[in-house]
Order: sequence, then C-alpha cells, then structure tokens
Amino acid sequence: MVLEGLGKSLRKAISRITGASSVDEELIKEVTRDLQRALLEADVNVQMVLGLTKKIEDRVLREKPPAGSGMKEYTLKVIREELISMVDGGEGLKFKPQRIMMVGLYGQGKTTTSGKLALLFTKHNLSVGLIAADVHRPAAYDQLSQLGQKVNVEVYGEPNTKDAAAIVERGLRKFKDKKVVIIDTSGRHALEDDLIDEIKRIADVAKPDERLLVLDAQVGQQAGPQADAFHKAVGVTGVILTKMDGTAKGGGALSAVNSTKARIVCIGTGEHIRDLDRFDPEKFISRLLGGGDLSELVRMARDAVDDEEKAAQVAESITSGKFTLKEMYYQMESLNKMGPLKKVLSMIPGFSSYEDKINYEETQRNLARFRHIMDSMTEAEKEDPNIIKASRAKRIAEGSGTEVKDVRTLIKQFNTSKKAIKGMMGNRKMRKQMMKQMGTIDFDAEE
Ligand SMILES: Nc1nc2c(ncn2[C@@H]2O[C@H](COP(=O)(O)OP(=O)(O)OP(=O)(O)O)[C@@H](O)[C@H]2O)c(=O)[nH]1
Ligand SMILES: [Mg+2]
Repeated sequence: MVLEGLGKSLRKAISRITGASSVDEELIKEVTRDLQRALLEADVNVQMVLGLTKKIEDRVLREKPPAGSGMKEYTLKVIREELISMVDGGEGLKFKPQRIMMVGLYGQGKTTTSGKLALLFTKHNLSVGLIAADVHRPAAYDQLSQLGQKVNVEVYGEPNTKDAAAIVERGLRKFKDKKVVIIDTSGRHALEDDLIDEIKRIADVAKPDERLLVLDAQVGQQAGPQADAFHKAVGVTGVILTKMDGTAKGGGALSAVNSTKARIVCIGTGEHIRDLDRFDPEKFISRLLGGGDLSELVRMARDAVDDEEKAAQVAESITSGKFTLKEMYYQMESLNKMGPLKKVLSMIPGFSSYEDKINYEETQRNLARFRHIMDSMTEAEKEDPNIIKASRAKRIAEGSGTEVKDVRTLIKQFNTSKKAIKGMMGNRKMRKQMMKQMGTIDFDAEE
C-alpha cells in the first residue's frame, strides 16, 4: 500500500478516538499531536501540518456537532474532511478525448507513465497514439516503442531527427483520428534553458489540453520549486506522482503539490504497466485511514480481465452450479493479474485491522504453487481432481516441481471451495443475488 507507514500511524492516532469512552479537549489535543507527528514523519510540509491540525482543533472544539451525531463521530468526520481537503486540488484524470504532454526532470518516470496512461485510456475505450519527442536520450524511442507494443498502442517517432517540435507536428498528423495523444518529452538533470525552450516549442505546436508534470515522490519538499519552474514555462495543469510505492516520504510531494495548487491526477504505484492509479482525494484518504475502497477493487478486477467473454462464461458456470478446478484456476489467475495480494486485499473495507495477521508472501507462493500443479494435470483431472490416485499425484508433483502433499492440499482446498459454492448456490436468495451481481455490474459507472 502507498504510504503504508503514514496510514498505520494515522489509524493508530484515530483509534484513540474510536476507543475512548468520551471525547474531551485533552484527548483532542493529544490526538492532533499524534497526527502532527505522523504527518511530519511522512515529510508533509510543516506549515501545512500546523494549519491542518489547527483547523481540526478549531472545528472540533468551537463548532457544535450537528444534531443527531455524537462528539466521537463528529471528530472523526472533521479529521477525515480536513485530510481530504489537504490533498484535494481538483478533478483527477479525465477519461475523454484530449492531448497530453508529459514534462519533468530526468528519470522521474515520464516515459513509463506515458505507457501506463496509454493502457488506462484504452481500458476506457479511447484510442491512443504515443509520440516519442525525447530527442536527447538515445534509447528513448526504443523504450517508448516497447511500452507501446506491450499495451498495443501505436507509437510515432523519428529516432534520427533532432527537432522535437517537428516530430510532434508529424505525429499529430498521423494520429489525427486517435481520441487521445500522449507526447513523451526529454528530461534533464536540471532546469536548463534549452529544455524549457524545447518544451515551449512543443507546447506551441501541440496545444495540449493537459501539461502533466511527472514528479518522483521521493523528491519530497523539492517538488515545489520544480513545479513552479515548469508551470512558468508551459502552465502545468496537473501532476503525476510516481514511485509512491517506494517511499515512506511521499507526504513531501503531496504537500508541495498542494502549495503550488496544481492538482494530482494520478499516482504511480510500481514498475508494472498497470501500476497507475487515478488520484481521487476521498478514496486516497479513505484507503490511508483503512476504510478500503471497493469501487477501486472492481476497477482493478475489470482491468485484469483480458477476455470478458471468458469471464462471463466462468461466472455462468459457477452460478449454474458447475465448479471444477478450471474455474478455480481462472479465478486465481485473475486475482494474480490484479497485482500483489496485499494491494488487492487492502481495498476491502475493514481489512486493514487484519493486515498484520496475514502472511502475504506465503499465500502468494501457495497460489503460484497451485497454478503450477494445475498446469501438470490432464483435462479430466481438472474437471474432477478427486480421480487422482497416489501414483498420479506423485507424477503431477514431479511434473510441477512440487511435493505430493502440495497436490493433496490443492485437492482439499478445491473440495472445500466446491462445497462452499454448492452451499451458496443451494440458497435461492443468495444465488439470485450473486447472479444479479455478476450480470449487472456496470463497470463504467464509477467514472
Ligand atoms: N517503483 C516504481 N518505479 C517507477 C515508477 N514509475 C517509473 N519508475 C521507474 O523509474 C525509472 C525511470 O523511469 P522513466 O519512465 O524512464 O523516466 P523518464 O522521466 O522518462 O526518464 P528520462 O527520459 O531519462 O528523463 C524506470 O526504471 C521506471 O521503471 C513507479 O511508480 N514506481
Ligand atoms: Mg523518458
């Protein structure tokens, strides 16, 4: 989870309120001090931390809770609202036709994020073209081409041309029918004048709707001056914070962005092409505070399904009472594609209180082992693994590099799941509800 340390200490501070029998001034002062400590440790700007906690204290101590709600609920509500307003700079990424230009210093994640964005837009049924306008780094075109291939998006580039604006002009002509065009530009070590001139010229030619500044979250408090300089040059419309997975100090970038008033549109949460989340202040804070985020989970599940027909088939088999190892395999595969188990489970509301008790690595390893075992089975065995006799179990274990006891565990797990599903499907009301859920989830409704 992004900013795991901050989330933990915020939850701990807040749990003092939920656990208290009554909320008085002394407790509120103690809790705001805890909040301050937690935020400062995550590198959130001091001024902002003080402003935030003062506001919380002012509101809780001077305003009366609205009729019908107790002091406890009211305090929690105020804390949540103030944290949200701290990171809220406006609407996140828009899923509509547009031109996007990526800008930023060297190595911040511009090229990677261009690929990630391309995938995100295609998942929302918008056609995308990528333009490689980094004419300074020799391998830049190849890097973007590879990303384009990965996400099945066309890339325009001229590896031997030095005039970035001219490339963009021709790229735009080529992509005139694409709904979204993303332009990747060069990075530099420092804000050199010629880089600024170049991105100005590209912006003149492309007239991009969005000029997105890509910022490595680890830059912390330095984010402010960077954002300012780029803003002066091309008018930054939004910021993408990358490498939020790799830092405990992402609060620095969060707050620096707030002080420059540029909104955060997305956050990068890993090296994988799917590791880009649309930034939504409310969801972001809810997840930090352990509230989970089911709509995000639904979105991730949707993104993970490459073959919707197959998914529908599996759902139908299950609701009609058919559950073989193949269905189980498919479900495990989909889960796997959604990313690390820990990230997936953290989206389930209320889950954060269990997170210390789960051995994620072990569970992930078990899932991988199960998949290897299933890959070594015959079709008939996948239909009904209970036909597997001792000698076959030994062969399967050998073929999959596992042990016989692992094969037995899988069969046992399958029988348990099958029984549970049969029980659920036998319950008419539950069955109806599940079929309804599987058939009518409107995946696009959330955006
Ligand atoms: N862990 C993690 N790594 C990331 C993320 N985004 C980018 N990276 C990594 O950061 C490195 C630099 O990314 P690039 O996309 O090449 O950065 P760039 O801004 O295009 O760099 P230049 O073109 O050289 O200026 C790569 O190794 C990426 O894999 C992220 O969200 N998380
Ligand atoms: Mg690059």
